[in-house]
Amino acid sequence: MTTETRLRIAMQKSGRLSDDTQSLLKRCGLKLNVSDRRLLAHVSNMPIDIMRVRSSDIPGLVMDGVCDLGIVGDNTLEEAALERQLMGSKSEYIKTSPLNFGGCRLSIAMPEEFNYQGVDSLNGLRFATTYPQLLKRFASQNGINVDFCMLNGSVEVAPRVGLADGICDLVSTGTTLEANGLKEVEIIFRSTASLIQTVEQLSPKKQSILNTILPRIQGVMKAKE
Ligand code: PRT
Repeated sequence: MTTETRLRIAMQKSGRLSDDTQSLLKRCGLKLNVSDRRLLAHVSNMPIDIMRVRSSDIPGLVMDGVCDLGIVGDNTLEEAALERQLMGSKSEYIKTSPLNFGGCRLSIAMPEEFNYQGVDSLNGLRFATTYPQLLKRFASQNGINVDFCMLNGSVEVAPRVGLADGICDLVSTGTTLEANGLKEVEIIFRSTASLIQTVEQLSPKKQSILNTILPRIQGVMKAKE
């Protein structure tokens, strides 16, 4: 059982999910003083601390029980869970609530001139991606072999510079693909942000804080629908 009395929530420090996460917490009545340099922000009116980190660090912090809760994209979560299973590290978490922001899809995209005739046309090709585990799972579920190279940004440029045949990356509007001469051929994972929770049992004090804020989070989500 976790012992501290302040509930610790991990959120993205800066990026696409940080504004929506911060506004969700504020709308739930949490008084947050988030300044750029403070990585651990105290909520002044409730026993809650907010840990501000890279998105990619959030799943591990929750799976290892360092943070009680986290707000992160399902894409990052699923990739981390697969990666940690492979490494034999803790990979369990509770999906406490889906959140209705951060919507996107993880897709395979190929140069516009590529003659796509179904998943088999991707067999033996090389993809630039930040999500190798999700790509490998898709390949194995579809009976094809793929190679990959890891890129943490600017993935869309890889085919044009000869680094890869195609890409496996997040898409929301499709504008970036189009601007880089790519077409989406397969959606392999659909994602939104989620509130996740450690599988470790919370202390009664922390559980009671969670019982207070969870209905508020769900209420804010419902109001946004
Ligand atoms: O840096 P950090 O570790 O914190 O995480 P990150 O690099 O994943 O940060 P960030 O801020 O780029 O993304 C945070 C999360 O936002 C992602 O993990 C997704 O859950 C979610 N999200 C939603 C997106 C997008 N939409 C999205 N469109 N993340 C990235 N993109 C990128 C995509 O990679 C591509 O380069 O936007 C571009 C495509 O956008 P469109 O609109 O042109 O299709």
